[in-house]
Amino acid sequence: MFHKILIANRGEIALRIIRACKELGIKTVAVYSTADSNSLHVKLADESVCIGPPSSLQSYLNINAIISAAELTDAEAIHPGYGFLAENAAFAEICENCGITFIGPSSESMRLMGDKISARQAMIKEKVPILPGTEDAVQDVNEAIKIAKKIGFPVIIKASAGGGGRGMKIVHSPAALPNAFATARAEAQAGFGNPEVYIEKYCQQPRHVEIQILGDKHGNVIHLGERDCSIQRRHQKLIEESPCSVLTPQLRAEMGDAAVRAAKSVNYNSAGTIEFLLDSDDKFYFMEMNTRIQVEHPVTEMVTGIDIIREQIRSAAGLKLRYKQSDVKIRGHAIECRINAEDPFKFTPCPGKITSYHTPGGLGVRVDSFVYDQYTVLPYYDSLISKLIVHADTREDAIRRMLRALDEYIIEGIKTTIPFHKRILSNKDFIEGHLDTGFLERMVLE
Ligand code: MV4
Repeated sequence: MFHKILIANRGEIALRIIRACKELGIKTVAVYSTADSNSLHVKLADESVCIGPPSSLQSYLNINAIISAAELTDAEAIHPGYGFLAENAAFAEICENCGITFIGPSSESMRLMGDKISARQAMIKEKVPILPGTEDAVQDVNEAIKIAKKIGFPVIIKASAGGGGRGMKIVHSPAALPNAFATARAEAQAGFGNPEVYIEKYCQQPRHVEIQILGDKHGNVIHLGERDCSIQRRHQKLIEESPCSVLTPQLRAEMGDAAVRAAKSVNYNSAGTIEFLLDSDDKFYFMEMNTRIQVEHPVTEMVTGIDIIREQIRSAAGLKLRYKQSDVKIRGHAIECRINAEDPFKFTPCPGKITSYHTPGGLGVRVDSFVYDQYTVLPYYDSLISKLIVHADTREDAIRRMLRALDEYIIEGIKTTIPFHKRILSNKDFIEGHLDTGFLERMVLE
């Protein structure tokens, strides 16, 4: 096992990783920007190294500074958390070449899944269901029109180097295709430095259901069930839950099996997530793989009792998974609300000083956060300040528990999304489990 790990991140996920390290008896090194010198991740780590000015580009994305900090402190491994360098295959490769263990998949697995066309090809080979569409990059408009007519409108054009909803164009008619195709390619080139796009049948108002995967360096891969992440706004998830209320044990086993095959196809050996779309006929389709730990991993931890970060660190150290698929049992229901420092109905960032702070508690309530009374939320970084997670026996009980916990949560001095969450959790369709990715847009219209 590692003796010392450097955490190349900040905020709640840096704390989450430090906590897992402490329980494993591993020393921790925090890195921080000058703006973060008062941050809890700096206080809770055993050592800390300043890596640059406030701007992320010059600090948390500064590969040279981070590698130097690891060498200076003799850290054997780097945990990237999520965001920043977590899905940067070049960074993973630099770590590999410097003899530092990157706590995540190999740079090769990351590259294969990071390129959405090669990921789709891997799924075709493994017979993981995908939506009808192209096998290779679409080179010109005529080819695009031919394919779209064959699969039928609406279609969606996606950037091969995109992901997470970036670089997509929905097209409803042949007339709209030439323009959409040219724009998609130009935007892909400008945004990702790669103009390649592919085309899929567009699935209307699906659920976003993702499967948590755990792999090790001995070829073992298991899944930890699913999360329903359909409550999103502009590809930012706001509420996640596990289990998904419409999955039968059989469908869960089928999706889990497909996800394990997907991960095995790229020799995946860490924690990761396979994203699927689930349509109204309960058909599921592979979308993409996230090759990192995700913000919403706690809901899976609550229903399985498995510490995903601990398992991810153990796998990176070369240890075998401690769980077989048959050891994984889903118990009860968990929900996570992302609390952002934002105007709750306009979603504009709202940094500033927290003048009063009180966290909820009690049975089945978990708060993963890094803020405290009198803390100043900084304008330079993500607006996520806290994740409120509840666990209860049933979905209905979990909703009631979340509403109770949201009522207890006091954050003064800045605006947060707490009032927004109270409204969703009181919404009839949400309570009845009628969720899909169009939920929020419809709710605003009401
Ligand atoms: C789709 C889709 C429907 N059909 N692909 C968005 C994020 C990325 N992981 C894949 N995404 C989607 N891909 C096909 N063929 C729907 C989504 C999607 C979505 C689209 C528009 C608005 C909100 C959305 C939320 C989740 C997924």
